[in-house]
Order: sequence, then structure tokens, then C-alpha cells
Amino acid sequence: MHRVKVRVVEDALDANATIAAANRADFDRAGVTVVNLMSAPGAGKTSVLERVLGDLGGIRVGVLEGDVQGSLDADRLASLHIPVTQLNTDGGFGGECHLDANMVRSALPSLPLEDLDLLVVENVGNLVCPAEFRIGEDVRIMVSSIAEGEDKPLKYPLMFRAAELVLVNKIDLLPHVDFDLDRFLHHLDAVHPGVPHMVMSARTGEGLDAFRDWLVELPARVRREVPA
Ligand SMILES: Nc1nc2c(ncn2[C@@H]2O[C@H](COP(=O)(O)OP(=O)(O)O)[C@@H](O)[C@H]2O)c(=O)[nH]1
Ligand SMILES: [Mg+2]
Repeated sequence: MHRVKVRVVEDALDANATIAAANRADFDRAGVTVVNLMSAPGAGKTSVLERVLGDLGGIRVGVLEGDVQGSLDADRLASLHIPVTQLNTDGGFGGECHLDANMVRSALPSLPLEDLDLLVVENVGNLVCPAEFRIGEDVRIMVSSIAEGEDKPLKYPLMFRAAELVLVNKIDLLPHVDFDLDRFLHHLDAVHPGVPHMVMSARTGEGLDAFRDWLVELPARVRREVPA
């Protein structure tokens, strides 16, 4: 019985990988670099995006917002005047705790891919499921806010291992929270040796310029790594 269950999960992940590859091919054809942005609920994904996406120089950016329900985050980004598409996992996808490649594929027709250089997909807030499902992205970024505690890399290693960049957010709360940044970084390095990180506050703006620059340079960097 247990073996059958494992087999079904493996098949589902295989199917996801196939659809993710199809998404990737479509993104490559349109020349769009794709970021999969993941975190626990409330770590500050939308807040960081609000702060940086309005000013990416010549980079044309769009957002795909994944949520179980509603369009609160998409509404928050409306003032940036960039294309934002909402994808709800309760709309025919069973209220899933993550986006998968098939859900993203269903949203492709409503994305102006030809007009974008960069697409940021804000995944459903969750530290477990999103790490298992590739969606056809080029890079995975995760946000970990200091209010979540310094032990989270040890408790959710798959997510921290999946990320190519870790944003340590809410650093403005350091005086109010029992959080030892060095210890967090030590834990991070233990589960994902050498992974780059940026320390920031979406509230004060500290550290956001570095992330903005990183995003601006990302499409050129990805094109260099994957020659057409
Ligand atoms: N103090 C502080 N609060 C923040 C920061 N970033 C986000 N928040 C707050 O944390 C809450 C969740 O942020 P949100 O961007 O919606 O998180 P998301 O669920 O990951 O998209 C909101 O009340 C934000 O105002 C930060 O850097 N410092
Ligand atoms: Mg959000």
C-alpha cells in the first residue's frame, strides 16, 4: 500500500517536470527570465516586490500572483503599473498549497510574455510544498523573515536548498526579536553551503538596492548561462 502511494507521488512529480519543461521552452522562446519567489506566509514577498519592481531601469517586468484565494496581493501591486496576473489555486486546482507547472501553464495565455524581459511568480506562502514543484523558472528565490526564527533552515531544509538566493527580510525588527543573524547564516550554510543571501527590510528599504540591481542584471546573466 505504502509503495503504491510513493509511486503515485513520483509519477506526479514526473508529470510536473514534463510540463515545467514546456513552460520553460515557452519562456525561452519569448525571451523571458522567470523567478519563482517562495516563502512562508507573511515573510514579505509582496512587500519586497512593491518596493523594487517599480524601478528596474529598462527591464520590462510582470508578475504572476499565486494565492489560494482572492487578489489582495495583485491589488497591492496595481499601483506599479506593470502587468499582474492573478492565479488562484482554489479555482479548479483544489486549493493547493503551492503552484505547480500545470497551474502556471494555465495562466500563460493571460501573460503578455512577448512584452516582458522578467516574470516574477509569487508562489503560495508555504515552506514545504512549493520547493517540490518546478514551474519552468530560471531561478528560485526564497524570503525568510527574521520573525520566523533562526532555526528555519534546519526545519525546512528542502526549501532552503531549493533557493538560489535567500532574502533575509524584516531586519528592522532585530531589536525586538530574539534572532541571531550569525546563527541563522550558519544554519543556512549547513543545509545549503555557499548559497548567496541578502539582508534587507522592505519596511525601511535597507538592502533593497542590492536586490534591485541583482534583478536588473538577472536576464542578461541567465542568457549568458543558457546560450540560445
Ligand atoms: N517590520 C517589517 N514588516 C514587514 C517587512 N516586510 C513585510 N512586512 C510586513 O509583513 C506582513 C506580511 O508582508 P507581505 O509582503 O504581505 O508577505 P507575503 O505573504 O510573503 O507576501 C505585512 O504586514 C508587511 O507590512 C519588513 O521588512 N519589516
Ligand atoms: Mg504576498
